[in-house]
Amino acid sequence: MMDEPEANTASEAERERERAALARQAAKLFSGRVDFLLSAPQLKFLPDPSVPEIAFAGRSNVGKSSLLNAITGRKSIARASVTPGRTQELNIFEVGDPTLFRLVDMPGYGFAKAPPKVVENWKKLVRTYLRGRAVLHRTLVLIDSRHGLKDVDREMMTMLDEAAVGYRLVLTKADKLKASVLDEVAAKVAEESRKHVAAYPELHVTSAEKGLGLPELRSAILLDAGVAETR
Ligand SMILES: Nc1nc2c(ncn2[C@@H]2O[C@H](COP(=O)(O)OP(=O)(O)O)[C@@H](O)[C@H]2O)c(=O)[nH]1
Ligand SMILES: [Mg+2]
Repeated sequence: MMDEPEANTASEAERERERAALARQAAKLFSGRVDFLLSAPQLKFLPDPSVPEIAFAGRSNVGKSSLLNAITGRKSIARASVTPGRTQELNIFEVGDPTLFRLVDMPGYGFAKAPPKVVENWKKLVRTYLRGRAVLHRTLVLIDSRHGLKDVDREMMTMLDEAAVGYRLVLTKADKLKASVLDEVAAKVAEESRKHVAAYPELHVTSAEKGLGLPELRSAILLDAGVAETR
């Protein structure tokens, strides 16, 4: 009883050290080799499943390319703002030298003007990838802070629940909202995420523009990929 507070303090300090060490490892890794590998319009063009993969999903215009650029500290590794709906491919990036894991930029969904055939192809490609890719360790589902969860996001989350692929919800463009409004959106999204079995309990709040939440997200990616040197 007597030494409980002390033990807690010690383990909290230890956890903080581990967090800091992981953040340093992540910063170092992402400032090192990050290369575009290929675009896969069909699953047969995917590389050998030799390393863990972390997928990025979200509605068109959610800020996916910007976040990928910001995480990797590259200005245009994932070309930001190509015509919505045009990118119908899985874009694969490799991180580390030698490659420790891959980032998979999934085609944006929910684009209004896409013809049904395009949407159909998108669903097939994404579903098959998410369900069948053994090296897929985690998916990040990006949500625009200004809009919160939309039905297409819920559909994606349900698809991931069914495929038993764990996912993190990542709020983007947090700089566009007042802190109080942002807190409200975050609370709402977090509450709804609890109904989804494969959703991670904690939410990531990010801004590619201001760098908010990026160190934590980089660390999470290392943990998810199973390459973190500390726990
Ligand atoms: N203010 C702000 N704008 C952002 C942020 N991230 C992306 N955007 C803008 O949102 C738009 C869509 O971004 P993009 O990365 O191309 O989205 P994608 O379609 O999901 O790849 C662009 O005009 C970006 O400049 C952010 O963190 N803050
Ligand atoms: Mg994009």
